[in-house]
Amino acid sequence: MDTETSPRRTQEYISLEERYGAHNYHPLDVVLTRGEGVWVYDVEGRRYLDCLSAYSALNQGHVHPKILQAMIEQAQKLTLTSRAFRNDQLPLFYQELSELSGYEMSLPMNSGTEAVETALKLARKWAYEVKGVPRYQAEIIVAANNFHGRTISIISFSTEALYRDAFGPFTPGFVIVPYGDAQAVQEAINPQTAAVLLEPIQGEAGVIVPPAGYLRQVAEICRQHHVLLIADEIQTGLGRTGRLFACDHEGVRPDILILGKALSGGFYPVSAVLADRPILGLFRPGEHGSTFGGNPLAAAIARAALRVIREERLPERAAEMGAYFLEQLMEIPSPHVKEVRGKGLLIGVELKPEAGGARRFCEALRQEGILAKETHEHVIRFAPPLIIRREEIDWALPRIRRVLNMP
Ligand code: IF1
Repeated sequence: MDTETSPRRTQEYISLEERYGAHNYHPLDVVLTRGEGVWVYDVEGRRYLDCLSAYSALNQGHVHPKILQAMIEQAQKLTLTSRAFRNDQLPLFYQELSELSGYEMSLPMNSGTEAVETALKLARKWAYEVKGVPRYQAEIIVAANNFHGRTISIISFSTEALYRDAFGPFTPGFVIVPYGDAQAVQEAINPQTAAVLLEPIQGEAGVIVPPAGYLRQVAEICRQHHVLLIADEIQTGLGRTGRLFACDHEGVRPDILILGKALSGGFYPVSAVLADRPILGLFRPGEHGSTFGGNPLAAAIARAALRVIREERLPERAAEMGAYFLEQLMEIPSPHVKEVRGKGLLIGVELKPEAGGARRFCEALRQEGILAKETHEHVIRFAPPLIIRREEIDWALPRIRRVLNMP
């Protein structure tokens, strides 16, 4: 028998993964092999509604045909030049991203984490060269329960022991304040403060929507004190919350905007830091870079991914379908639910502490044909692709209702 091509069953894949792979994850035991739109299929041929969307990287849905086409065409022509040479896709990506976002410039990277690191370096450089902070005294204010990535500098200001505690020594220069409290930001600012880094909605913390006016107040405080506002919209950006950027809900235009995830529609790691020329123009040749960042394949994919967001009006769809989904979830009677909250299609269902944790509900949802992931112990996150239709939400609702009423 040809073991290379014979279909393997779920358990076989799981044992291989457990045996040969590092155990830095605890995934649901479903082995996916194909995706199309809002649906994914496992190796046993079972179909599931994807309510995670790879943490919002799949806003455009799985294997979007237009992004696929762009990827295939570019992959046949030119994939990587490095930035030692120019390519004919990156300039068009820059231009289209600028036209869509309203920022004058951008800097492409790969993972979200790298883009956050890039923004932190940029803010420090701005502090020394523009604001006049004495060298190496710059401080960056961040929020408790943040999630910005996994590098040593970024986990240095994580408040989650699991992400941080085994990995010191840590990078200095960060000040942590409570999330949702603009006064606390104000009080943490001093002459060395370079920037405030925030998620407009905290995803990993359990879909925490800050009080109305929070972002606007923080933006105003930053402006008054000559401090940069950096918004990490890696998860909330590109339509997820019902506007192109979650900051748009409050009319806030951060000084630095960080994008990732859906910037490629899930085909490829593409991230970017966006800002106007007085800030992003500070980087000089050699100060920062990446072998793959800005490569022509990434640029072509990202151009197509942005085009889909525009053409299919994904922010508007997220607003409409999100309002419906949220309202319907709120109406489900359940002994276990403490709160349903969210914006657009970023929705969290928080369970009561006595419900026994969100994980078992995610396992039960899987049995019902819905893939969702717990975040922090007690929250089930529902974040389907933004192309989801009302019929698909209506298909999911009775199943979610059954699960939220299990013993
Ligand atoms: C994992 C969480 C979500 C992010 C924000 C930066 C990054 C992320 C706001 C880094 C990444 C992912 C990473 C993923 C799980 C996931 C996650 F639960 F861990 F926190 F989405 F909520 N800023 N979030 O959400 O981007 O380098 O990963 O491209 O397994 O770590 P990345």
